[in-house]
This record gives sequence, C-alpha cells and structure tokens, in this order.
Amino acid sequence: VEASIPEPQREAWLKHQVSAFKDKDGFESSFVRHIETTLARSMFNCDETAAYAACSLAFRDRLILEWNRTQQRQTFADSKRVYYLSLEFLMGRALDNAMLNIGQKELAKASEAGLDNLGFRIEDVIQQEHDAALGNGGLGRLAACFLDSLASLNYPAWGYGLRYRYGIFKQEIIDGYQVEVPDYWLDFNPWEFPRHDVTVDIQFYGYVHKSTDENGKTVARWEGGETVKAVAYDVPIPGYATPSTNNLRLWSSKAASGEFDFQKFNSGDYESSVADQQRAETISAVLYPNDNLERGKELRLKQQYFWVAASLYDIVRRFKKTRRAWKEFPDQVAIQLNDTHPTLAIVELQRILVDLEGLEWDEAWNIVTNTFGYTNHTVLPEALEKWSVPLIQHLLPRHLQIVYDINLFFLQSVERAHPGDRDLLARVSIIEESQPKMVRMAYLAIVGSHKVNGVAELHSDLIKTTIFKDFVTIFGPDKFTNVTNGITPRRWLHQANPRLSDLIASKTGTHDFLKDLTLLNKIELSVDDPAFRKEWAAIKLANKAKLAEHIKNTTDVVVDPSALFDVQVKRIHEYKRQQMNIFGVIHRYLRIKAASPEERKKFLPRVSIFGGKAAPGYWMAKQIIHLINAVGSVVNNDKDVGNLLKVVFLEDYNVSKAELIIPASDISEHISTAGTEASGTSNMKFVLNGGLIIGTCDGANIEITREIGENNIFLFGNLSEEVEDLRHGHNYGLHTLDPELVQVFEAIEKGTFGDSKDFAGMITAVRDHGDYYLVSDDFHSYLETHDVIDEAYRNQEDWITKCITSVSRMGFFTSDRCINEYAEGIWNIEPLPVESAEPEKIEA
Ligand code: C3B
Repeated sequence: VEASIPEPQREAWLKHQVSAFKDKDGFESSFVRHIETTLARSMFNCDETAAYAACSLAFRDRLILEWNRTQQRQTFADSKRVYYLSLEFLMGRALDNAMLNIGQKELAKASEAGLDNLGFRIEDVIQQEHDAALGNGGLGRLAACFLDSLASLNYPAWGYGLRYRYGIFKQEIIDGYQVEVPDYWLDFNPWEFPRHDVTVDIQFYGYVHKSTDENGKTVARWEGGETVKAVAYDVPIPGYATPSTNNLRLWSSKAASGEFDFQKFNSGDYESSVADQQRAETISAVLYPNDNLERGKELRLKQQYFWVAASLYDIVRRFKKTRRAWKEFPDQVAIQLNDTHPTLAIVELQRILVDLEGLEWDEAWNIVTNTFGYTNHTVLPEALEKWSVPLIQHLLPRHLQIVYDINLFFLQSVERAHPGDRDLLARVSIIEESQPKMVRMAYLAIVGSHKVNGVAELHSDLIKTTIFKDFVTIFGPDKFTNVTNGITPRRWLHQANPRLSDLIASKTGTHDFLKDLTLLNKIELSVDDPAFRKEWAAIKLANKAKLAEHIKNTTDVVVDPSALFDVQVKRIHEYKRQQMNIFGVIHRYLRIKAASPEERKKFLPRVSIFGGKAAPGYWMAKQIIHLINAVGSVVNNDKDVGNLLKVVFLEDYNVSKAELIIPASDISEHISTAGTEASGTSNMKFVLNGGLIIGTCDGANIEITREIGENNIFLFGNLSEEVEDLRHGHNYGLHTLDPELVQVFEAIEKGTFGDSKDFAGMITAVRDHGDYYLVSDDFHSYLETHDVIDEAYRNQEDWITKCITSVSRMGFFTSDRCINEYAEGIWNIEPLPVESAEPEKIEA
C-alpha cells in the first residue's frame, strides 16, 4: 500500500502517538485548547455555541482514535462486512450520545471540574447542537438505532446514505397552520469528515452501445450522457461501552468538472458554467419530505442511483483490494436494502459484474442474489415504489435493459414451474403493463435478494398473504422472514431519561441492562418496594414538569404536571388517525361543557399533546394540524373547562424533542387502522420510559401486548381481518355513522372551532367518502377505552405497578436483538471485537 510510511520512519510516529484526554483535567485542557486554537476564541469570547463546539471537538478526538483503530482492525481481519443502505438516517444529536457511549460524560459534567468549572452547564451546552435530521420518521430513525446497535455489538458494518444539505424541513405553526422552513444544518458540523480523496464519477443519461467481442459474445457499453461527482463524508458511529466505532458514509454531489467549467467561463458564459455546478449539487441538496408516500419525481430517481452507484463502487473497490475471486463476494459482503429505495443497487451490481468485469450472466446473478437482503416497511399502496419505464430509459438506459433481462429470466423460471399460468406471470412481472409501463421496485427487490423481511409479526404475515403472496408460491416460504423492529436503549432510556436509567441500575446492580435489555426483568422483583415506587413516580412527575415548562415556553399554554398527559407524536397521516384522536378530544370537551359544575368535578384532568410534521403536499394532514390547533385555542381559553382539558400542538417534532416528550407521557396513542402500521417504534420507546399505551391490534403493539401482558395495555378497535369486509360494506352503503361522532361533526359544522369549511375535508372523508381508515367504526370503542384509562389512572398505585411491570418486560424490543437476528438469519456475519486505542479501561 503506497500510502503507508516505510518501516524505518515509523519510530517517529510511534513516539508521537496521539491519545485522548483521560481525566477531568485532561478534558478541561482539551476544551481550552480547542477554544483557543481550533476555534480561535478565548475566555473573553466564549458563548454556549463555542462551548458546544469545543466540547464536541474534545470528545471527537477520542472518537477518531477509536474509529481509526476499528477501521484498521476490520481491514486487517478481512472478515465479512455488512452494508446498510438507507436513504434516511434520522440521527438526532451526536454529542450526548458520544459522551455516554464512550462512557465519559462524567468527566465533562463533574461539579468540581469539567464544564461547570469552566463556566457552563452541560445541559445547556448539549442543547446547542442542531439535530441531524436526514430522515422523515420511523424508517430513518430505525436506521439510526441499527447503526448504534451494530457498533455496540462489534459488528463490522458501514451505513451508506446521502449527505443532504437540507434535512427534513423545520415546522412552524403560524395561526394554527403548518409552515415549512428549510433546515440548513451544516453551518458547523464537527461530526463529519470530508474525504475529498474518496470520489466516484456517476454517469446519467447517454445511450447503450452493443458490439460483439472476438469470442462472438455481445458486449454492452453505456456511453455518453453526463457525469456527476460523488464525494464521501464520513461520520463516526460510537458503540456503547466498547471501543468499536463504525462508519456512516454519506455522499455529496458535485460537478465532475470541479468548481465550474473554465471553457465556458473564459468564453464569457459565466452563468451557465455556474448553472452546471448547481445542477450537480442539486442531487444531494434536499431530503424528500414524504413519509409513506412515493411520487415518482426524476430528481428522486437521480438521488437513488447516485447514492447506490457511489456506494457500490466503494464496496466493490474494497472487495477488489482483497484479490479474491468474484464468487467469494457474498462471503465478504452483505448488503441490506432499507425499503425499496436502494433497489437499483441490484441492477447496478449485475451491470458491474457483467458489463465491466465480464462475468457470465448466471454467475453474476448468483452473486447478486446472495449478496442482497430486502426489508419491507409498509403495505400502503401509495408508498410502494414504481418508476416509469420511459423515465428509467432516459436516465439509465443500460439499467433498463438489465431490468428487462432480469424479468425475462425470472418469468421463464416461473413459466417452467407453473406452466400455462398466464395470470400468475402478469401478476408477478417486474414490469407492470400500464400506460406508461412501470417498474415495480418491490418485485425487483424480492427477485434480486436472498431474504425478504417484514418488521413485525403481523406485518410479515400480511406481506406473505397479500402484496407478496405470489412470490411465496414461487420462491417458497423460507425466503420470507420476520425481524420485529427494536430501539436502542442507550438513546431511548439512558440518554433521554437518565434518572430512570439510574434508578433501574440501583435495582439491577449495574447499567448492564443497557447492553442486555432482558436484564430489565430484575426490577419486577422490586415492584412492591415503596421507596422504589416513590422514586419512580417522582421521576415521571419531574419529566412531566420539564415538558410543562417547554409547553409554556413554546405555546404559552400552562398545563398542570399532575394531569394525565396523553401524547400522540409521529408523522401526521390519515392511517395513523390523529383525526380520530382530535375527534375524541372534541367529544370530551362537549361532555365537559354539557356537565353541571358538580358533575365536572368527576372529570380527570387531561393534557392532550400532539406533535408531528405533515408532508408539505399532504392537504388532509395539514387540515388535521389546523383542527388540533383550532380546538386548542377554544378549549384552552374556556373558563368552564379550566384544567380539566388542555390541548397542545408541539411544533417541529424531531429526535431531540422526542427525548423530552417521551419520558413525560402517561398514555401515548398508537391507533392506526389495523393492518396499516407495519410496526411502529415509538410505541416501544414510550413503554420503555414508563408510559402506558392505547393502541389498536396493529404492528408491534401486538407483540408488546404479548410481552408485557394484556392488563398493561389499552387495546381497542377492529382487527385487521375485519378491515376488508368493513371497507366493502362502506362502499355498499352499510355505513351508519357512530352517533357520538355525529355530535362531534355537528359541533365542528356549527363553527365551534372557527370556520367549518376549513375542516370539511376531514368530515366528508368519513361521512361521504367511504371512511377508508374506519374512524367511525372504531370511534365508540376508542372513547370507551379512554374512559377505562381515566379510571385506571385514578388508582395511582395500580398504575405504577403496571408501568414498572411493563418496563421490566420490554427486553425483547432492543435493536440489539434485531441486529443479532439479521446477523444470524440474513447476513451471516460475526462480531469482531476491537481493542481500545486507549490503554485504560472504558467503563460501562
Ligand atoms: C415506517 C413504518 O410506517 C413504521 O410502521 C415502521 O415502524 C418504520 O417504518 C420502521 O420499520 N415507514 C416509514 O417511516 N417510511 C416509509 N416510507 C415506510 C415505512
């Protein structure tokens, strides 16, 4: 390797080996050095932003050493790696996570030293960080939890994604309406390392030239078109209580010609030379803000190919350095497709092997299918990707030919196994014979992978019996499997709820449950311990008080921390049914209003908390946000109601807000129409933080119930088996609206919450347009269940018992368990422990 230093000169290097700070004094010294050198500031010019920067840089030094060590070890060990391809990584903040995973937050926050001693409060410093919000919702956050688990379990793994200049938009609420503001997050980002030496040229457009070589074999060459440069940016991913630090590589687009085209510039065409530059940079400029919706935009397809082609080039380059035979590729490389967004990787690898490396089609295809695994995250038809054939033809002409060949060979094999079944051939064809023709990306992903998994048991069953049924017939059931989602307890317990984490540790003896979450079951023994219960309740109340403070500061609404906090925070979507929630809130409001002063005393005080972004083009979702805010402004100012009911919409829900909100909930809502929410992952976070949940029999709610016991969860509503018949009934006029819902609609239409025209769409969807999401069908049992919740909450002793018992049984839902399942059942990889670059022990 030419870049390495020759043996005789290495002594000097070893003599000057760098090490990171080791004690409080070392932390302070590193902090001050970064303030004065890296940041060129001083004690006379150091605000919280600068303190955040210096603190990050001090911890980053440590991280880099472990990161280098881990990467060297992985390269020398030459073992199999897994590559997680995801268009979204919803990382949130990095500093707190790095301090906790490295195990040295104590050094930075000790009262007699560290940040305090330097004049800062660690809580405030942490708040300075801008969230890395390169994702929409569940899918992107799952990818982030998986990275944490992969590193924590010492798996050799890389993430590959896009370095969007703008993450998910910031949401402002103005006069009750959502307004989107761009999220430019890269002003100062100490957590990424540009690798200007790691670039890949990516080709678009052009044409295919076919010729015959000396052996009479047809060779295809993709020529012409335009080229864009992909530049790598690397982000270190620290494992918890291990030196293992993995890499997340994000690609940024640049004009291939460098800054701008000098030819054009010199000939006076300055504007167009800059325009080329901007056109290239547009590819990685912005994250598409849709959750569970695909819209077939050309730029999105460009993003997908750009990212996939750069990542595969990188993976193949790394493999080729080992000088192994191609057939060993799947022994060295596992690639997981996070949804269908990276499906072109299947086509691209086949192209590399056949067109560039000269392998025979079948040999190449065997390598491809043994390399890829595909995770499906949704059955919603509007979220299943299809790309038009003319668009692919235009942008990626050679890839379209390969897709056609993959389809041809696949259909031939189906015909051989099921002779004469033409309907089957039409149903499973990767090409949909529509106008224009469409490429069904999920089918391509299934055909090109060796395993396909869903993300919760019900979901994995549903894909086998509905959308992918024919593929089970063709490939057999073993190709399809389930890996129920999970969450990292490091961020979602230890970081978000440190007091609860410490209380649990006081009962289990150590924080080892953060590495093996099943150890939580030990706290069930303490369920009757009065001191433990008292502290448990005090922590919940303190978390609620902290949220109440945030609510006051951001919405001006004053809420009582002792009221029941009822939370629904997630992307706004009709299938997630925030509309049902707000209809329920209106119903409660009407009941309070109708009650006598005497009767009112019987109501349990409640705070209904909502949060979540609507896709900018999703009109109905925006209407839902508007209604929530309109109801809030009426209810919160109604003297008859007082503290019995408050309704707040928290603006700009994101990962760092989730860390504040989730530990403060008593009840959270996971109320999707049965069969629509593939898994849900916030349901797990809420229960892990000692909140109970109200939910439908959908996604992971079912498995949560199985683990924690049905006495500890509030389930309601129709089952997924019933949904189809109910919908069918609605379409044939068998739809009588629930009378309580009728009252709610009447109140809205009377103008109780402002101009009812603003909310007409939400009402007609239920009353006149078939109520696709079964709001009316589930409304009665939803209201009844909320009454049950009120009663249960009045009995605080029982309530706390339910909470403690539930937490103790949540071990299954760690993302560590998921990653081990993927590693064993899909990737076939082993952990590779790394020794610390630092001599002293890293504490757990
Ligand atoms: C989501 C699903 O909607 C959730 O049920 C699931 O828990 C997560 O993925 C993670 O598996 N999802 C998403 O956020 N975006 C999509 N395009 C599809 C699914």
